[in-house]
Amino acid sequence: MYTGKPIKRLYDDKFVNGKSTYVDDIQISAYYAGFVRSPYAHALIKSIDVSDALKVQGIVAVFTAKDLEVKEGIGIWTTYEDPKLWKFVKRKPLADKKVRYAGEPVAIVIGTDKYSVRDAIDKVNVDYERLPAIVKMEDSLEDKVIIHEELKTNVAFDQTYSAGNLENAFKNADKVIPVEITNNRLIPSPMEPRGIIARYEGGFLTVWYSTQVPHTARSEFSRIFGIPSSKIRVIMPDVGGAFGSKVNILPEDISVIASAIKLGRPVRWTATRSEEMLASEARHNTFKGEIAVSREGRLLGIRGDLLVDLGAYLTYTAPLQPAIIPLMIPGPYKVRDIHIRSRAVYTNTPPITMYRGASRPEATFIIERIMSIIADELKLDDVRVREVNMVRTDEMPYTNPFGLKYDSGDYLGLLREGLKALKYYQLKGWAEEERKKGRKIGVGMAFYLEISGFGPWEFGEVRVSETGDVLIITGGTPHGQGTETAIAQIVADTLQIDINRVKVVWGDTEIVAASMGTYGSRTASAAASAALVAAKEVLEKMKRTAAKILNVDVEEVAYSNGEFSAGGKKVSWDEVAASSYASNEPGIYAQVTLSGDVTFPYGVHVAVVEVDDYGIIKVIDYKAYDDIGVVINPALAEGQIHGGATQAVGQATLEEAIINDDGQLVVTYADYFIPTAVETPKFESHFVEKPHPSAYPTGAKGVGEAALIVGPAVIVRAIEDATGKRFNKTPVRPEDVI
Ligand code: MCN
Repeated sequence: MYTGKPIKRLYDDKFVNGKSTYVDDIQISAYYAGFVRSPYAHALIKSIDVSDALKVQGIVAVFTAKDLEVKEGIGIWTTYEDPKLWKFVKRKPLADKKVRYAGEPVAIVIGTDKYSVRDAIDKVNVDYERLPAIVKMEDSLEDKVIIHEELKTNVAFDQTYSAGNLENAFKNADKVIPVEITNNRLIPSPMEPRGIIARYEGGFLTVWYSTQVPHTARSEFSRIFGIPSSKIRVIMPDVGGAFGSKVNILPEDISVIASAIKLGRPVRWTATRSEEMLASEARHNTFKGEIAVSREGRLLGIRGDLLVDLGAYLTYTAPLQPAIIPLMIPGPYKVRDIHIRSRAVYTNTPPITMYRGASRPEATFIIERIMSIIADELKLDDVRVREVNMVRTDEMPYTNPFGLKYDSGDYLGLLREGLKALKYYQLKGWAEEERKKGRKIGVGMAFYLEISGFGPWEFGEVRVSETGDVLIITGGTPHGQGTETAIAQIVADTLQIDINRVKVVWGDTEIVAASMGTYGSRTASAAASAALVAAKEVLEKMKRTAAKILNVDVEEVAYSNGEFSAGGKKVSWDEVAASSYASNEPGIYAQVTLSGDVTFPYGVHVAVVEVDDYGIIKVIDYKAYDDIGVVINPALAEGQIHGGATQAVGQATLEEAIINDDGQLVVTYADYFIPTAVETPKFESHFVEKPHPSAYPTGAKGVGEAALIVGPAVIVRAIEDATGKRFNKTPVRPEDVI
């Protein structure tokens, strides 16, 4: 059995040996592209003069908005495409007549080498007339300056999520507490920046693309360019991380494809680090309101306003946030009376995309801060407050006030066991003693309920070759998680063959029949399950061929470890495979598209921090106790906790995409601090599986986002314990703690 074991990742040699192939490594004769970007956050484009740029040796073309024709602009995630809910314009490849954020692409420069392109970018003369920039969400609400004139307002989304009897809740409250909680603007920062190569030949478009969603990209390209998707191939080479940001389709990508079509020659672009910082900013929202609580710490009601920053344009993935954050704010707690007005506004800042957890970290930070605020205000214990409010096991399945059905969960049981296993109370006691000696040590905890495995379906194909080796073609699109190894484990177990005889491929629209992709911690549940079901079908087919060889009825055939047997006769897996190919019905394979519901992982995490005399916050320990269903590969799952928790250290103590009053992003990677090995804590990770109705046959729930969903709340609580101060926004900086 491979499932449940920490099997080493199957395809890491190339990464370790520098032999991987990212988009930028692909050898193809192509022109290089680069972008002229707006220096202003809000301005009219009076004129663009490209003549000097065209004189630079090696420059082939400079295109502006008028040159690049697309049938339609970039849309939004189809699930959210409701014109009644959203006010937006489909974004065109280049800014036309007006720029709406500093860094917005205004022209694409194309040349035979990237150095000439870089030189020519500076020679494109754009005459701007500056307009007042709206940088703060609150200012945008006033609509004094409108960012998209045709929409007549900056408010793109305005919905109220209301349930229960709020008046009663506040009337019966022993205490009403005001709250204001902010999730800061972040930059996902994958190691590989964005990259694309587009080739258009003979009416066929081929795109090599650093993406998480090749099939979705193909549909979008088809819609945007009016080319049938049968004539588009999207290939996802090795992808060096994405963290949700590469679900998004950028105007730069569309400009590159449009240029390749226009020129009839392949065009390539790899974002620089600074371009990547502008391309994928994420989060940034504030919840402001009040909560009603009882003397025992019961949360009776929540009312308030959620304000979400969209940046200058509605991106493909941004609609999730204002729509999902309110639904997830109740979390694992029984609060029934809630009224949240959720608004999303345009600002003259880089557009917001999706980042690990997309909306669940925000909701978790809000509700976990609320739990800690209740504890502080009523002088109760953090754990006690959560215990009082948690949904009980006998209330499962539980439908939250907004209709979200939690299928299962033993929140209270996990909380108690988890804190014991993580030695929370011992650590609390130790920290108190250390503080008496003068050290600023703190211990914090927080709980989370996540929704993962967004679907609704995924694809899997299993083929057996004439030698008996197995090819898995998965709709999952792993880009760092190692989920391909987990999928191989599941299939090798189902077929009872050596895992080294299994190969997993993904990410090419002409190889994979269908795919939704990897995001929302769904691959171990959805994609691995589709492969599992396909493997079972393949085994049945192998049994049928074995029955013919053995001259028995298929029901008589037993299979164990590479051998089919019936009535004392035997035939091996390899012989059956070979025989199938020698017959008139060659080939044993199965294709499966599997639908399933979302899953609800949950857990409790604990952090230990120390603050020094200069206010530098060091997260010393980060400990996790999670129910993620069946753990397919504990090493991979643990790796996800480590990665997510490291990003949580960044969000809680270091990272912020700071934009000044002029709308300029004023950080680079010199001062947008991503945690390095030095800032990374010591990890401890436990997995526990509580009974749950498996939404998918693997029985796995997602773990890919868990630690970044809960981590910021855990670490902030630990900093509060260390310093005695209160923080309702991140990052907590040295100047905040001393
Ligand atoms: N796993 C497991 N048992 C489970 C659940 C998961 O063994 N019960 C393992 C899986 O085999 C896989 C990993 O844990 O190796 C994550 O699986 P899953 O939770 O299904 O998540 P996905 O594979 O769908 O990955 C998506 C998730 C998301 S949404 C973001 S964002 C993210 C993340 O993964 N981005 C990442 N982790 C990342 N890791 C890397 N290195 N790079 C990114 O861009």
